Amino acid sequence: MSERSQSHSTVDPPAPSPTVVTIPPGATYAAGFLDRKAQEALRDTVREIVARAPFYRPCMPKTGKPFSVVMSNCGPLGWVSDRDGYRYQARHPQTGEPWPAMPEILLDAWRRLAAYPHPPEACLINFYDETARLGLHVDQDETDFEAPVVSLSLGDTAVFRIGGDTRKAPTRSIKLKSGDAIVLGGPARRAFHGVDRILPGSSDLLKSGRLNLTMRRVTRPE
Ligand code: MD3
Ligand code: FE
Repeated sequence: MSERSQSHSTVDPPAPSPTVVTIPPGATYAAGFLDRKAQEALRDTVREIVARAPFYRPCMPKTGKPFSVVMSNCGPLGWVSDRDGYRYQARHPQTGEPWPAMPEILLDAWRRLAAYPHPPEACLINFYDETARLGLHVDQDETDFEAPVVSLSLGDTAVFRIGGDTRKAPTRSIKLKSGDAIVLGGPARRAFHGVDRILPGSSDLLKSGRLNLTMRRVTRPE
């Protein structure tokens, strides 16, 4: 993740377009982190996971308003939302089965990106059809805020929005393309963020739509 040396930079030519940018503080965007072969391998792994832990449609606590995004998980814990609230739990809300194990391909991405010495406990798998979106929110159902969240995108491009620590803080939008990774650590871990929309037909990795995988540490390590 280090930039090229700046120590003798006075005669350097203009920097090439960086593939890694850090904005806002703590958010690192790694465009093209997964090449096509790795994207296909991860897509196929997600198919195996959701064959055992099918996508379900979460709903808002209290109101029961359904999400437009459908979700599943892998790893020891999974994030779920229903009328009773948001929480992490060890079993699928509909099948009652434990979530499938975190595959090596995800553990490897975490090791390469997270700079955190403990493995992720949950990977939330979001599927967006062409009309799905995710309103501005903060991820705060975890107790370990020292650990970053690592996100991988597959399929159609998302217009992702990230702001600051209040709903009013200025936001910027980033197009998350198939194979892109984004790591949210430090102050960015508590930033408001969401998905404004999906750009239909922007990738041929999936028949249609977008998958997003977010690896998280939920509990504080011993
Ligand atoms: C910034 N997912 O699952 S991934 C979510 O594209 C979520 O599906 C979006 O927001 C998606 O909660 C965004 C990037 C992301 C994930 C977690 C974050 C950005 C984040 C946590 C804190 C700040
Ligand atoms: Fe989020």
